[in-house]
Amino acid sequence: MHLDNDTFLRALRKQKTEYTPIWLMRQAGRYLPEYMATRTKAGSFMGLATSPQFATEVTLQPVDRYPLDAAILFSDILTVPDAMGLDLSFVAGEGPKFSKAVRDEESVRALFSPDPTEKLGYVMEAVKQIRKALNGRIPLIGFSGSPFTLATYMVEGGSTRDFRLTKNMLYKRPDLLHKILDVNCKAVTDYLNAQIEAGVQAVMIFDTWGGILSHADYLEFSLDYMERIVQSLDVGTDEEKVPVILFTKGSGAWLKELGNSGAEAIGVDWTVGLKQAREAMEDKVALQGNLDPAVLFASEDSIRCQARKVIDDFGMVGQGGHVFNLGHGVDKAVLPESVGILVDEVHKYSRKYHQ
Ligand code: 1CP
Repeated sequence: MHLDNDTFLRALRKQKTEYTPIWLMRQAGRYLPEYMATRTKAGSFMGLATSPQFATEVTLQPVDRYPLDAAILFSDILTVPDAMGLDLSFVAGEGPKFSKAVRDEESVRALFSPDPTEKLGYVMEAVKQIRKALNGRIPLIGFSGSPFTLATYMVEGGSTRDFRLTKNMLYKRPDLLHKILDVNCKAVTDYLNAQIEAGVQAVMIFDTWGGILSHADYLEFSLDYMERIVQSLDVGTDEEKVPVILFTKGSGAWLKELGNSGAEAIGVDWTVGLKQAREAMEDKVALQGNLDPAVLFASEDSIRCQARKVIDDFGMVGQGGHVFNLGHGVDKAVLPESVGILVDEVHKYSRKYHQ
């Protein structure tokens, strides 16, 4: 498989690169006027996500505008519970909503792991079309939510601030939550394997809400399931091996355990120092992150200065192992120019660490 720019994959494999590669979580999205135009054409978020043609269009938008080192499949983590029959919709101003929530014995028993080539065939078709449209320019990242993060949306029936129903189930009926997580674990494994089969060149598991758990609960209800997935992915071997990135938001307390998870790379948010993370993980894995997304609201000088701080914090002269990213997604109110400034600074400034 030839790639014009494989800097991102080499960095994940901790091989030498010429500069620090960069892509941004939520790089396709509402801050881009071209995204808003396509979304209007599609009529709704699900209209956009379920059309391989529109999904290809919006995946390419940020990589056509900026010299990013990776593209990420345009989809959403919640398409998996949607394919389980929970019926996802996005209510304007309110975020995601499921018409069926999973809160009792009966609804847990009815859960099943969907055949990804059937129920999520539109995602696999999008992967194929995006690979064709990218034509070997940069690698394509596939993704899924973690079993626990998906479970929070399934139990709550949508977004939440306090995770009341999820925690209620965790402490009152841990057996029920484990049953949901078992189904999610299989669903995510099959889904990511289907994405790999369709052509994604790296995969990332988004554990956005693992950080709300206590230490012991994180290990039992989130990390353990992610490790099972990592072990069951058909990632291939050697140079063609598909790297796996795990991202738990708020993972500062579990860096050591994450370093031993079997994933090639760990994504960290901005509350963790990259030097500290490297030390805790004993440089066993590559790191992805971790500029505070709010920096993109600052002046050009500040954006450049803060980007340099992240690169300096990682340090490591002459080696790979760092993929620059934000510590979480790009905010919808960010000015598109600010993203261009960040990409430029990372590409230029990081060269001194890669000679
Ligand atoms: O109205 C719109 O246009 C919808 C906004 C939007 C977008 C652009 C949603 C709804 N999803 C997405 C795309 C998306 N979601 C991507 C695309 C690729 C890219 O990064 O460019 C990805 C990777 C996701 C993943 C996702 N969805 C996560 C995990 C990452 C994270 O940001 O923490 C989560 C938690 C979701 C759920 C979700 N989908 C959409 C919204 C508004 C939310 C968050 C709801 C909440 O806060 O609970």
